[in-house]
Amino acid sequence: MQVKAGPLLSKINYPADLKQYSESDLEQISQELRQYIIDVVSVNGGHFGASLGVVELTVALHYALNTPYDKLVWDVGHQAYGHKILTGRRDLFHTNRVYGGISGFPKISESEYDTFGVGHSSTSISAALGMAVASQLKGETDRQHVAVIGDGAMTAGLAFEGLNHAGIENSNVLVILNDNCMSIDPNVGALKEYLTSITISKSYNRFRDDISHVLTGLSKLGPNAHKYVKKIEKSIKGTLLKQSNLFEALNFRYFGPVDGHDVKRLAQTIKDLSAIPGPKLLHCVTVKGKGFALAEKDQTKWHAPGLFDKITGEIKKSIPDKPQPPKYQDVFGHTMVELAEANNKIVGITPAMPSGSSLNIMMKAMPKRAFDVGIAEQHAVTFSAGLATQGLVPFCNIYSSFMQRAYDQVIHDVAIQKLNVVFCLDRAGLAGADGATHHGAYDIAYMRCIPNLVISSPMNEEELRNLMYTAQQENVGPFVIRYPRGNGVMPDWKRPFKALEIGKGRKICDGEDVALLTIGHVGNFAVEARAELNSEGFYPAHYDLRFVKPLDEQLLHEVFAKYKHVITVEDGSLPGGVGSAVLEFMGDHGYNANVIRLGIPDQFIEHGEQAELWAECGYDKNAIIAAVRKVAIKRTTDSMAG
Ligand SMILES: Cc1ncc(C[n+]2csc(CCOP(=O)(O)OP(=O)(O)O)c2C)c(N)n1
Repeated sequence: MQVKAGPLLSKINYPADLKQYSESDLEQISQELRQYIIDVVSVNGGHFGASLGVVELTVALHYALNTPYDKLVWDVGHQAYGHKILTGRRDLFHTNRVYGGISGFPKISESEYDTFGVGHSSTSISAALGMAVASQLKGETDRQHVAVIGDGAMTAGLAFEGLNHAGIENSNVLVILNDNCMSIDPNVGALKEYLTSITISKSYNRFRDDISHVLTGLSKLGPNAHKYVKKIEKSIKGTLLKQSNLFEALNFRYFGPVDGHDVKRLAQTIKDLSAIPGPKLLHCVTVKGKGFALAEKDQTKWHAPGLFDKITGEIKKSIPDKPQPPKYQDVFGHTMVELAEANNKIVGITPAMPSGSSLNIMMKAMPKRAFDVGIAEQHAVTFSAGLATQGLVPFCNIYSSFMQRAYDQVIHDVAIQKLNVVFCLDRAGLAGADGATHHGAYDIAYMRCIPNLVISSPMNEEELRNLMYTAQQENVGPFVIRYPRGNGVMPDWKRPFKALEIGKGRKICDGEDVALLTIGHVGNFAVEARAELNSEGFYPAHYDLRFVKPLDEQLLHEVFAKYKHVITVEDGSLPGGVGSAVLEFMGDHGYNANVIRLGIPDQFIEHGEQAELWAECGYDKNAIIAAVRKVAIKRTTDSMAG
């Protein structure tokens, strides 16, 4: 649905159009931009609060900088809707995150204004620094390089690695710290407390303002005075601010805190800062969800609320007429509490995803035994390893694609030492509208080659519970459980726990000609496909592997001895995936069957509804039906009986 933009915004196609307006128009433009985001996101979905919070900053940046010559890098990119609208994509914005439409994150291939592809957090400082050093080497010393990073994203080690390096490169980097005290959930950690303390510290701010006033006054006295001013500033800040300001201590010139909703002042400040060479940090205080009262009030809920009524604020939820299966993440959350009540060694860990993983259920029930460690996947894994050395059983829940960050920690800190850490990989498989950066496509491939790991995937809610139950038993060693985004298949899911035999799959049904080997939730696609195929006279067998590692070799011997055609189905990358493991088994044991592998092909899959993407990749119900039809013999009921 096309939404009409306000009178000023509708004339802005690119930043050059924005620059035609006078400073006094910037407030109205910000208002119109905010309204446009509300209008479109309410009917289209997507991230919400973060973009509303940076409306003024976005307008000010494109007004003050010379983009795309100047490089503007958004961290995570979920807050860049305003940027997209001001940089040529206003009329496409209604296709945001839709299959075939524009991406919900900045993307180099989409626009020259998107300087760096994002989705995962905390990359902006390193990327902007790389651009700045490149400009320096090319002699383009007038170019500005700006990283906009949230206080949540600033909690990651990668952000500090970038700051640490930028502090010694004398290149033109401006880090804008968008401090709204929120990650998706309230931000956590000592850094957050530090930022709050410098924001509210009256004496620090008075002292800083006094220095700025004196210096600005002096610098008006001419070029020589300017030199002096720089000297004085350096020495005052060097001696006093350095002691009290973390960023100054890292050789950044710290400015702020400033009101991130005062668009005129922001534009002026950004222009002024462009004249100062070297690494600088502007601490900008904003309100997540600014301008939409409910989003300001419940910032976690409005991070990505789904569709809503923009007048009443009512979030639209379809009301089903019969009980629905739960989300896998909620089964994880509730099961954690049940297991932890019975086993006091269990603790829960999430890197900044309490709501997204549903670990918040345990955090509420047992606050001392569940930890949000900030956007810090590497730390989450090694912290879990440390806990495990002391006999605890950490359940470390990380989205599959974010786990890519912590690969060495999984190998070096957990697997080599055979520590009892349970990794619950949520959003495994195609994740949907967040697109290529967020699909959990690679975990099977990148985990399967690591010795000592058990890797499993539940086909339904009951299996997830049983795998979690199995994983927390004594001395099981490192244990991975991967499950997808979205709902399972069992409305009545709370069944008693049963320990599963590690490395054992299960036969779901016998058949003729062809065997379907599935792993995880996609097994349900095979169940549906089989029902339809049976009515057409095709009778594939179906096995649920349950474990990627160790593979159930007994089951595979049975399959290869009995069936000429084997179809593997997985919600993961074909290169290195379960199908590959089955091929390896076949080669190692001298079998010779026709193996067809269905899964994610060797390319990055864009955004869309999960069902659209499963179909695109060719492993949904219809694709399984088509694959079976190609190789199986059509039988009548009589020939089956014979
Ligand atoms: C590596 C990684 N881990 C987790 C996430 C999930 N995530 C997306 S936005 C976000 C919060 C970011 O907070 P902040 O940087 O303060 O931005 P805000 O939403 O407050 O504007 C998180 C945890 C991610 N995108 N990347």
